[in-house]
This record gives sequence, C-alpha cells and structure tokens, in this order.
Amino acid sequence: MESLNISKKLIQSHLVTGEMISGKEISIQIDQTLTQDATGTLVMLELEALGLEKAKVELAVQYVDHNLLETDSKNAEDHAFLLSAAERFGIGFSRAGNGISHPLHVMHFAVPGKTLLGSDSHTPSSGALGMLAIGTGGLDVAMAIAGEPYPFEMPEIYGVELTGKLPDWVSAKDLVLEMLRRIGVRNGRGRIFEYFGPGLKELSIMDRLVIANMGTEMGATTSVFPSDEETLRFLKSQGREAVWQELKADPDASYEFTMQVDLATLEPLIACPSSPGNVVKVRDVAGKPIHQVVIGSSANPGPRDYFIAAELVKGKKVPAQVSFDINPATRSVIEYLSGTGQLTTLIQAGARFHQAGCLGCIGMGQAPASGKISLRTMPRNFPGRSGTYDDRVYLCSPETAAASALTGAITYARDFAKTYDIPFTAFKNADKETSGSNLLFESPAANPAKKFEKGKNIKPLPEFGKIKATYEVPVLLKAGDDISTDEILSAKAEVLKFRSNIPEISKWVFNQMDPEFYNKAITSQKEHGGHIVIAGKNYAQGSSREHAALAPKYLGQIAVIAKSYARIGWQNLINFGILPFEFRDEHDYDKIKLNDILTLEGITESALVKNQVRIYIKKKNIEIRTKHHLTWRQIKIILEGGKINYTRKWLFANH
Ligand code: MIC
Repeated sequence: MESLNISKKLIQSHLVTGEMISGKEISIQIDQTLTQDATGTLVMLELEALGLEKAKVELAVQYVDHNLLETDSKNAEDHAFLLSAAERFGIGFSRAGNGISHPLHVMHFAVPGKTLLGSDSHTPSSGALGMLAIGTGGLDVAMAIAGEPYPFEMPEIYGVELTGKLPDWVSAKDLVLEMLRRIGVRNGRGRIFEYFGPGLKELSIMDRLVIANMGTEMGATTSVFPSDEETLRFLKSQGREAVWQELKADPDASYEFTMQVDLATLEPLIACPSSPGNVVKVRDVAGKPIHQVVIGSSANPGPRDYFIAAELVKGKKVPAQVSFDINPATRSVIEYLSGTGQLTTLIQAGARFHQAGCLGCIGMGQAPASGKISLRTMPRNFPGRSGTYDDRVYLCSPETAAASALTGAITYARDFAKTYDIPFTAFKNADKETSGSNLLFESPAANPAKKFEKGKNIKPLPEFGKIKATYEVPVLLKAGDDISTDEILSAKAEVLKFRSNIPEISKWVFNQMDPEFYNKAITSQKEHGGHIVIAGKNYAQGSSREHAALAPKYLGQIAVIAKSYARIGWQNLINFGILPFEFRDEHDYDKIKLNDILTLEGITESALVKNQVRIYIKKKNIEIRTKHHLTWRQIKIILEGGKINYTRKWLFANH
C-alpha cells in the first residue's frame, strides 16, 4: 500500500470521485460546514432556491461575526433571517457576540480526521486540528449542506518541515509571514501546505491556527497539521478529548515539494501595503509614524496574543495620536482578560475595547485616516479593504503591534523591551487558550414548517438565462495582477449590509477601481447585452465572497479573460455562469484596450469542450487566443447560466 502523508489520508478517506492525481478533478464527502453572516445569507437563499428540507451533513454551523455594526436595520434583520433559516434547516447557530467563526470552530467543533467546507476563505484555520478544512463560495457550501460531495482540483502536497525553537519576541505570525515572504500570494495555488518536523512541538493549537488561517493568503487550497499530543492537550482543555485521534503521515510518506523553516532563524516580519505577500523585516520599516493599531482577528485569536499586548502596555500610556483598538476574537477572550485584570490594564493604557468579531478586518468600522499607517494583526491588507480606499495597512504580530502603539511608530518589540527593561520571561506563562465552555450556541432540530424571517432588504436571488453562442461586448475594465475580491466588491460597512440584496450591492461592483463602472455596465447591458473584463495574474484573490461573481453577473458580465485566477474566485465565476478564459499567450493582454468591443463566437458545448471559442477585437480584427481549464461538468454549469439552474435541472430534478 502506498505510504500517505496526512493530506492524502484525509482526502482518500473522503474521496467520492476521481483519483488523487494533482490537477485532476476529485470530489470529497463533506462532514461539517461553516457559514458566516456576510456570506451565509446567500447560502440560505440558495438552499431555499434549491428546495432543501434539512441539512444533510454531520454538523453545519452558522456564525454571526462579520456584520456587527447596526447603523440601520439591515444587519439585524439579516441575523434574524439567519436564525430562522438555521431553525428551518437544522443548522447550529452562533449568535452575535460569540466571536469569530474560525477560532470558535476550532475550539468547539473541529474534529481531527474530518472534512470541513466553509463559505469563508479562512476556513482552513481548522486545519490546525488535523482537519481537511477548505474555504469556498457560498453555493458550494450550500451544495455540501444539501449532502452533495465537493468537487475541486486535487492539489499538490507541499511539506513544510519545522525545526528549531522560536526566539523570544518572535511568534506564529512571524512564521506565517516568513512563509508569505518565500511563497508570495500566488505560488500556494493548487497546493496544500502540510506542516511536520520537530519544530511543531513549539506551536500551540492557537499558533497553528494563525498559520493555517493565513495559508489562505498564499492562495493555498488549505493547510494541514497533524493531530498529536498538543492536539490532545488542547481538546482536553476544551473538554472534548473524546474526539481526539492521532493523525500523522506514514513513516516513509513523501511530498511533491518540501521546504524547511528553522524557527530559530526567524525575526519579526511585517507585510507592507497593500498585500500580505509584501513582507519585509520590521527593522527595515521601523520608525515610520503610525496612527492606528488593531490587535485581534481570526489570525490572532489566542489569549496569549492579548496577554502579550496587555503586559507590554502595562502602566504606560498610548499617545493620543494613535487609536489603539482591541478586537477580542471570541467572547472567551473577553472573559479571560477580565479574569486576569488585563482588560483594565489595556483600557488604562488607552485601548478602545470592541465587541468580539471581525470588525475592522473587513472594514466593518475602524476605517483608518486616508494615507496614514494602520498596523494590524489581521490576515490581509488588500487595497481599500479597511474601508478607506487609499489606506496604508501593515500586518504584523501582536508583539510588534503593542510595542508600536506605545511609541507611535513601527517598532521592533525586542528593542522596545530592552529600552524599558521588560524581560521576555514575563510572557512565558501566557495561557495558550481559554476554555470554550461559555459559548451561547443554539442547536435546533430541522423544522420545515419554520417560516423564513425576511427583512425588507433581503431580496430573492436573481434568475439568469442560458448563455448565448455569440456576443459582441465591450471591455469595461482592464485590471492588473492580483486583483482581490475586495477591489471587485468592497467589504466595508456601507456595502456589507447589502450582502443579501444583489440589485443594491451590484452598485458597488469595481467601484474602487472605477466609480462609474456600475453606470457603464447598465448601459452596456442595454446596448450590447453585457460586458467583459480583462485581468492579469491571480484574478479574484482573497475572500470567498461569491458576490464578487454574482453581482458582476447581475450587471451582465459574460466573461473574464485573465492571465490566471485564484482558486475560489475562479470557482465562483463558474458557479454564476461567467466564462473564465485565460490568455494562451500573455502578450495578448497588451493588445486589448479599455472599451474595445470583443466578439465571442462559438460558445457552445462542443466548441468549449475542444477549447475552440473564438475571441477577437472587432474593429481591429485581432484574434485573442484564449483557453480555459473547465471540466465538462463546469461547461454545462456555465451554459445553463450557473450552478443553481444546473442543479435544478440535472441533480435535483428527480428529488
Ligand atoms: C475576508 O476575510 O475577506 C472575509 C470577509 O472573511 C471573506 C468573506 C466575506 O467576504 O464575507 C472571506 O475570507 O472569505
């Protein structure tokens, strides 16, 4: 029998179709699902559209953690809708105030050896506990809740061997930033990062969560850790040791690639604006004045991270020009800090203490001043994501963030500690985690008679017709490399409240890149029947929000031609019936100009299967050679006008 690494063991034990050959489509059975409020409303509307009676997975949990500011009635109404849908379908419900889905899931529900699919790109966080946890678009999660296997491309497994011990003042965030420094935001695509080696014993489950969470920023399908003694210790601390099982690679298992990280050689790192892949040493940017520090996010959930911040600022005062924001990741972090007295310590130092949740990480408040530096312990800093279009967001560890808050400039924590004579030993006893016993969580049985509670802002999913064989449409946007979903459809508070209202949210499509885009798209839809977008490498990186495909589709987007795509963004285009073409020759990108009219001919099943759709610039009669790597199933989905139509017709037709 073939010796297997952990990732392959997890996939093999859930494999429904296909073979474990990298790049080939496989499908796996999903044991658990995770949805959050910003993506969950669409998931529930999709389940309604598909006519689901009850959830068919072992466990489905709906979290409320993103849309927490009630500046009008919309978010509160969305949350009431989610609770009613959870009661209808028999889905667990975690109320607002409990905190961020990812650490909550790891603490309360993640099980080594199981699979998890989530409508949030940071779902891989549960890989910290030896799960195969994948983030994807809401419609894929809806299908999993309906009991369907999840199709995706078999990734290559990339082994990361950890050796050595982390130096003082260097933590898990620095390790994952080192990974990002080496890999960048594109080269993790089509890969799973599997961590192994003696250095693992240095990392608590919360540390592993930080690393698995931000593996997403490398474009990875997911990250996986073994289930070992530390996993058992953690599960015991949560009163859940009964679900523990050991999970390790076979002794002679191999990886497609391996890399080594000697923890002892790491030093504090920081991601500069405006990409998590833009990593340099803290030393290289030290001294730059800052105006905001935010500590806490799904990429910094453990109590140790708040403990460190509290101990560093103890008895000192943050200067008035710095907004020092503390975002507790979970309700239990608040309880912990209040129990240790560190809540008072932080507040006395000038901290602004917020409710548990994602908050400024997705621009739900906490938008920084234009052009001024905001230092955050969060997972990503794509342009404008903070809610300020010309933001300057840096990502760093809590050590760097807290030391910088006090000095008012980017600061190397070790130098700071030396100046103030703060010994690192004072931090060694930081608790690794809090117990998860206090979660206010509903676990309803399915009740098909339960009525959906829909506020006025919740609009039905738009219906789309089949794709035509020919189009003549203008290029309404020509984007560069690494365009994130935050740039396609902003995450800020003003926009997030329309997540369950596609007609309204579509007004924000590409707004950051071209404030006139919406008007142009509406005109183009009337005059040409749609539009096309051109992009560089890694189009639609970042979040899983399917709105970044659904809203453009609503505005008539027929196709995107890009140099390459991010995994989830590509999948979402397909799910909503948008053709994801790639340039055969990247130089053709330069031939296309904004507003060129492109003719697309032969969009039929047979031409698509043979990769023979013809695209040319009408007036100039220049051919643009494109290709795609759609499977036959995906071609059918697109031609039907998206996965909902396809599912109704082909999958659930006889149910
Ligand atoms: C993010 O971190 O980008 C988000 C906001 O959590 C998204 C989900 C969303 O857009 O609702 C994600 O990671 O998928």
